[in-house]
Amino acid sequence: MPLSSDRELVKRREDPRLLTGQGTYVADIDLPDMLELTFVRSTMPHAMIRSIDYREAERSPGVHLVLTARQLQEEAPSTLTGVASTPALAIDRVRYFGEPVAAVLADNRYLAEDAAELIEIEYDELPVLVDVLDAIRPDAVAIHESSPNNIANVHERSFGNFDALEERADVIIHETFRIHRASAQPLETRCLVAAPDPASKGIVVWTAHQGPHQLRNGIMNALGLAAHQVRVITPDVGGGFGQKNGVYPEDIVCCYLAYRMQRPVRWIEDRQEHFVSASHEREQKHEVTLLAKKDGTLLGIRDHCYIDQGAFLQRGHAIPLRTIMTLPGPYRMEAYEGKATTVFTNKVPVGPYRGAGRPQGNFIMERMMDRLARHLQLDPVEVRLKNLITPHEMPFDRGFSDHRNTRVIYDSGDYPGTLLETLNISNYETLRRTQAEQTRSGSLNRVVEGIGVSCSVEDTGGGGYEGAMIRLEPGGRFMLYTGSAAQGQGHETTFANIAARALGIPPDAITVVLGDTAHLTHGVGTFGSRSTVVAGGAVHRSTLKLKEQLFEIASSLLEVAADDLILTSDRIHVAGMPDRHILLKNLANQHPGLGATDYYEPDAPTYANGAHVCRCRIDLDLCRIELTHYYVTHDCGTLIDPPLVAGQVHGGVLHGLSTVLFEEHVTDESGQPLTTSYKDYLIPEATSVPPFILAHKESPSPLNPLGVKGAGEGGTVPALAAVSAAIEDALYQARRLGLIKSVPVINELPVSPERLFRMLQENGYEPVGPR
Ligand code: MCN
Repeated sequence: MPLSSDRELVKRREDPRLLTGQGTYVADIDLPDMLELTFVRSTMPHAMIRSIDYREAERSPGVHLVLTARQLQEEAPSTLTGVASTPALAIDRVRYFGEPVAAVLADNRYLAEDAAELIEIEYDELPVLVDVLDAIRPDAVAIHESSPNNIANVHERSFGNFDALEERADVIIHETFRIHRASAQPLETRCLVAAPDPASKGIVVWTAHQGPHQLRNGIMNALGLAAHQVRVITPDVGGGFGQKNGVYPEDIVCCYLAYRMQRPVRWIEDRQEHFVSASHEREQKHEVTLLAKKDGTLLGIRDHCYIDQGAFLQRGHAIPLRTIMTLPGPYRMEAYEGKATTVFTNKVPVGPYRGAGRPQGNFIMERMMDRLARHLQLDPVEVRLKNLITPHEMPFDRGFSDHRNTRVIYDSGDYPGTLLETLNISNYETLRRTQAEQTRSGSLNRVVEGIGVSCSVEDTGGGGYEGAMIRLEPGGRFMLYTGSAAQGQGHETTFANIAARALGIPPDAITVVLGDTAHLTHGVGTFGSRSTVVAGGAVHRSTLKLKEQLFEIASSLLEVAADDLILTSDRIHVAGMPDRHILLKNLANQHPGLGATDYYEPDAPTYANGAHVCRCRIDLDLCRIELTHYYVTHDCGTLIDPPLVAGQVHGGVLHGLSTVLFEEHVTDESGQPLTTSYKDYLIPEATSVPPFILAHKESPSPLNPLGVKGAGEGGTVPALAAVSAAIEDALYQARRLGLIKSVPVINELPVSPERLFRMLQENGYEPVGPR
């Protein structure tokens, strides 16, 4: 759809600062007398700690302190020894390779690391569990005494009677799927600077975090301080993608030490630590059954998945539920049964990573739709169009409720229209015709091409409230504060634009301050593609309140009705009479305290949707998969800043395609991680990014004042399925060309060159050797 020019041309106001190296990151913060912290991490995946000898480390030059769980238990408030179920430092037992066991505080990082190497830890090894199905065996060792069967939780969502449908089904398809471990890999690793604050007798913390208030609450609870004694500030942040949420053990230890030593303390995670201690995600096993009629009508889906949670649950609550709630997707069906069993293993704890369980649910559904299409020899688009929920069925009750007992109701959207738009921008019919001709002529010679399609719907804008405060400052400038923090999304630009539209003035007149708990006492955080809906809603509402205040005063001063007044960047004047005005700076000075604060919590999440088409080319001899084109139609309701949404979609797709093609955390059977650097853990390079063609649709949400839905994860959710489908489709072409005996199905990720090589070998492919 055409977009109005002002929205198309919007530029991110944070970019000049960030692109010219003037951003301030936590590692840039250097305070006088600052000490540096390092952690000694477990080299055992599962063991009892027999002894920790740190005498030599304590005597090492520049070392101020070595901290273990034992000391914490003796000297610190009991709240500090554990954050939810995760200990600040391992107590008597370690449960994954990388778990923090001791902390060393020294004059600088080098001295701290040298001393850390002198610490000797003796372990008594315990049996190690790295696979969910092994972990739930009756004879498996319990990783936590409180969960003897290693099951952390079980979530179920269902509607209709699946069993009763079986006899009406012409088609029954069973499949199993395995999705591997991957993680967000933000450019900036985790980091904190904590400093004592003599004024409040508490601490100030600078950190790269998605929820400064969440962290503030965690720290105040752990240290026994009041809210005003803990100030958390998030300066520029180099990406979070879900990983920098919640409270990590290292956060608490760093703040405790700053508080105890009454000196600033800095901890910057290095990349190797990041691999073994910042949260991972994605790893799941699924057993699925699909029921359908022979004309392609979907009857029902049943899925049981096992989610590998790693060693602790603290940050992984949302993921299983998101997977089974997302799975039915944008399709109509009579029955659904989703069950997720979350299982402890001796691996890095799992926490949200862009999509937080949704990409997996979408992957399963979309792959099953492809199976159905193959089974019935229909085009993948045909089965989708037959089953997509239509605009006439909106609002559509999905048949179950979420974790807050809110009914899952798709509020608006034209799902078939979104798919048709993607077919349109990708010239889908022509692509299929060309593919068929190439197959007939056999012209491609061991290079095959495939096309994959996927559709998605995902909840956005949930997670409770968010607040905003806008003030007219002395001098007449608008200052806007929100509790929400940004990690690169462009909140400064977007919130300024939302406020500017409410005031009817250019955004330049508004300064935005984000991520500082000193400004707003309450806040939740940036996750679940919620900020535009929730914080944006609070910005809109508080701005309208301030506008009302301004117009009320101006109306009385200028003796005209408020409806006859116009607000500009520096004044309010009577419509058509610019000289009859009052300057904002005079208003601000004569009426101190002009401003408004509002907290907004939507009644229910709003549902964004999308459709992707991916094209790939596979060189069968080199096992090289190249994504040649990528087409997206994305509908996140009313667009605030289209170029920023485009950036979100591109980045989101990139995370999705890298899950399919590159990234994999590998742990061997003994629990040792094998991928702890970018030599082994592959991430996409600029050359791996396909050209994107993007179309926006706007189905405004009826649930919030701006009509907006979230955009931050919409690129990722359907990308796993679209890329996998394209690869499988290319392999079909190889089969039709007679190059392989049967078609390998993509039920297991990632599709690394090695895995592709094995699949081709198993299917009788004979490489021609070097060309
Ligand atoms: N936007 C818009 N109009 C809409 C919706 C969104 O213009 N209708 C634009 C806005 O510029 C907004 C951005 O899209 O700032 C993202 O909006 P939203 O979907 O509300 O998501 P959040 O701001 O809550 O960000 C969270 C989301 C998530 S969950 C992950 S994970 C993620 C993502 O954002 N992490 C990111 N995108 C990221 N982008 C960067 N650069 N870094 C991360 O860590």
